[in-house]
Amino acid sequence: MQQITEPSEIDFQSEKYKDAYSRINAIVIEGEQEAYENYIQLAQLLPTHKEDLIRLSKMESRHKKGFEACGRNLQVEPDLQFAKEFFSGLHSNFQKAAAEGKVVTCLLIQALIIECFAIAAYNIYIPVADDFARKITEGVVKDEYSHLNFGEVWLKDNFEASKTELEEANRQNLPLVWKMLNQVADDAEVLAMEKDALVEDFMIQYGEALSNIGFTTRDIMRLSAYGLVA
Ligand code: Y39
Ligand code: FE
Ligand code: FE
Repeated sequence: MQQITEPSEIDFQSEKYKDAYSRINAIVIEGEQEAYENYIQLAQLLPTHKEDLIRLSKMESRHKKGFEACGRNLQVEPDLQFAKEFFSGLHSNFQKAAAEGKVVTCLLIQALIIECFAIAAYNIYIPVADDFARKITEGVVKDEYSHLNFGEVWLKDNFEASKTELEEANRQNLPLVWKMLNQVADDAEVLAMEKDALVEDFMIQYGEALSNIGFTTRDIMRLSAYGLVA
């Protein structure tokens, strides 16, 4: 049975909440910063979509500012060192792919995996957020759907040529997401975000994305469970 924590039961000023928030807020701030940098790099890799991608990068830097304000509002100091570590696996895979000009891998990492992770996290956070953070996050999650859509449309238009690279990039990067989810599960729980709900929402977003790109249901089952252990 699902346990629903009412926002009225959450003490946003407790030391326990603020300690967990110092890591989750930092993850989100660092994630938005990396997303900003990733879209700038994607703009260089896809010059015909430069304008769109620069526009997306600017949205990410606005998101970062919004989440910094959420931390300040709760008088929480984000643990940015922790957050850099948290993203290091996906970060180095993206950098390596970008250096090799592997645009399909870069799109899978940022526009599919990271965006689906963000959408899942923000959807689960909104009902249990403080009033200030909820308003910010509601605005942000709308943007994240448009980022995911950019990746879906490009990969759909280039599906046959991208398929093999997508499979390989999925195999290398999806296990990192499950590892990251496990790492953050205890802190998320303190914020009343259930791990099962995060996994479920991620699976739904990612599965829908793969379907929109052109994968069959059978492919999606195989791809989206890759590296899922718990
Ligand atoms: O595209 C984006 O804006 C994504 C960078 C932001 C990533 C946010 C990562 C959210 C994970 C939080 C985990 C909390 C349970
Ligand atoms: Fe964002
Ligand atoms: Fe985004």
